[in-house]
Amino acid sequence: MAVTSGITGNEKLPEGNRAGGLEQDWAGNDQDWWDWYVTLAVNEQTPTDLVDGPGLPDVAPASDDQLARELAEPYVLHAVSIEAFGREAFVKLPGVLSPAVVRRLADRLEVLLQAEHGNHVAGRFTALEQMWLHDDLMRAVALSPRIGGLAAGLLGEPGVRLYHDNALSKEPGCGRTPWHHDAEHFPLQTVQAVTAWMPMSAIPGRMGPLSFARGRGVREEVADLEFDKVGTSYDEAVAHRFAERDVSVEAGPFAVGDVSFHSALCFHTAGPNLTTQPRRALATTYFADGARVVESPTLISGTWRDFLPGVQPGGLAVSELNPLVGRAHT
Ligand SMILES: O=C(O)CCC(=O)C(=O)O
Ligand SMILES: [Fe+2]
Repeated sequence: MAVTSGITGNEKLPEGNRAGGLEQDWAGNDQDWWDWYVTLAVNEQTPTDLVDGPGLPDVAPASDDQLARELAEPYVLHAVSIEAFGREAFVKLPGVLSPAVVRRLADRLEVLLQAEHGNHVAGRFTALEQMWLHDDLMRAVALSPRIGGLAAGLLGEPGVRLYHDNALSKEPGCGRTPWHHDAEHFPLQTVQAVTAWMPMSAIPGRMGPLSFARGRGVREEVADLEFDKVGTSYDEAVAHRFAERDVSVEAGPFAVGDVSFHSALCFHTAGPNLTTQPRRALATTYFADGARVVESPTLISGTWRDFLPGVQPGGLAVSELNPLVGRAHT
């Protein structure tokens, strides 16, 4: 089966966003945004056979109590992890979630994705956001003192607020995620924002694990490259620049329970999913309490008004959908 390719970003842009530059509100929904966004990634055209995925963790799913207890309990964050995050702009932590909790969440996610999108569409990047508003298990994740505490601890912030939750399902045969950093996605006047990327199974290399360029300063290496809203030239140019400048990339697999935290400054990508199993992760973003919205959000900011209802450009990033979640425990 061939990796999805050949659709241009312009066909996937909502009508309202085809003309003009980046300084405009996104005119579609979150799924439309992802359908467009993955067209901006370079993909090899060669057909590739899909191999079996690792399956879901082969354990009994956690009970409600077990899940609530685990997500409430602080995770011991070592100084070496905080330093690594400060230096490299991301860190991968082992054993943040037990296999039983991952299994329970993966089972629930399957139900939620089915309800929203129906059967999987091969090759698609299927998204679902703001699950915490109507699902108890997803609320336990988004408002988790463990995950929020890690976010606050890594950022060195006394408190962080929820920006949004997300489910990111790369269906079998879906191509790469384009190189990007999230500071341009989050319309915030701070780079003190971090995303916890929580795989819902092991993610071997062929399944498209999230991959990170090492270094807080990497953004400056590519600051002169122009974003391309209809083609793959930006993704290509970033990859080329990183190769040229020997920027090291961490593209290793995730074991069950590993969770990565990437800063808004971190450049990241993900490979295609060359397995028959959807590559699924929950991705929850937190930002420093006190942050303000930028004066001019762009279409790369996607459906930000859904995540900060009632907040105007320039305003304090606080609404009923942005509870204070994490407090640093270290
Ligand atoms: O899951 C992916 O492939 C991309 C996720 C991502 O870019 C993010 O969580 O910031
Ligand atoms: Fe991202």
